[in-house]
Amino acid sequence: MGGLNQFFKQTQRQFVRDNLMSDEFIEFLQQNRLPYDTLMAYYRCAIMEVETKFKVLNEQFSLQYDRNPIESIKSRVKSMESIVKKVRSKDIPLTLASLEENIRDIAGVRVVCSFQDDIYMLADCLLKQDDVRLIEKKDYIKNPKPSGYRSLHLIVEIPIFLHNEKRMMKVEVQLRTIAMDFWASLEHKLRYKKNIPDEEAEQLARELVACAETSAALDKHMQDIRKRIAESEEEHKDKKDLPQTMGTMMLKGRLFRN
Ligand code: 0O2
Repeated sequence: MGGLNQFFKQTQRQFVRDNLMSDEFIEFLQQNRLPYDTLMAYYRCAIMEVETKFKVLNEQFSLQYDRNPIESIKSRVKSMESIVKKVRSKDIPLTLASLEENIRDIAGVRVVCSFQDDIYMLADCLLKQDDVRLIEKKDYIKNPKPSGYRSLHLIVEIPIFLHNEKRMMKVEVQLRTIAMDFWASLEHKLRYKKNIPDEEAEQLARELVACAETSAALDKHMQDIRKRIAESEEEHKDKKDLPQTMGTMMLKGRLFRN
């Protein structure tokens, strides 16, 4: 066990040496510290823009239809460590221009909804806006990943307005239901746990696939119940209105006149 821990510590140190302390990366930081921080600030601005767009939509739905399609919004700028990992895995040049071009989820906005229909409705509303350009759409709800992962991913480009320029920024928007979010956070834990024996990890992954199917069925059922509530409400609203209409008509002397 001690030997295994030693091995993991060594691997960790090696990773830091290879990735974060490589001559290449230190040189990159020295040359680009301020431009790097500036670029990350632009990504934070882009996140604010996208968040505001979703908050405006939520507000409008709340006023007009008395319901909030969005449960929560969580945003993040990718950490430097994750950016470096992605540079290595994609084998792309370590320049700011290359980061902007090739890593499209440096700015990430996650929108969590109660119902699956609202995901598509919000995505449509966002993409209809004339300052939003869709770069790529990945529908892992219609086509879940083999892990069981479900979400709708949009890579969009939006403008941010600086004091002397307009700059187009890429943002990854992940739209999912509460159930999809609950599943993804548990699966994410398993993905990043290093000390679980392979066999156990495989068993847990299989159980998570089953959980993903259960959660998809739950989403569908909840969606269906909401639809039936709305239909029933509509139907009974008409009936409730009927006596009122009759009363109004009687008052106006239109009923039973002949
Ligand atoms: P983090 O820490 O979540 O930011 P690309 O980004 O396009 O180069 P890829 O793999 O094609 O790479 O992107 P994809 O599949 O559209 O998904 C990227 C993000 O979706 C991941 O970000 C996760 O947030 C989420 N995701 C995708 N698949 C899974 C999955 O099986 N389980 C979980 N829990 N999340 C998933 P990152 O970059 O992994 O990191």
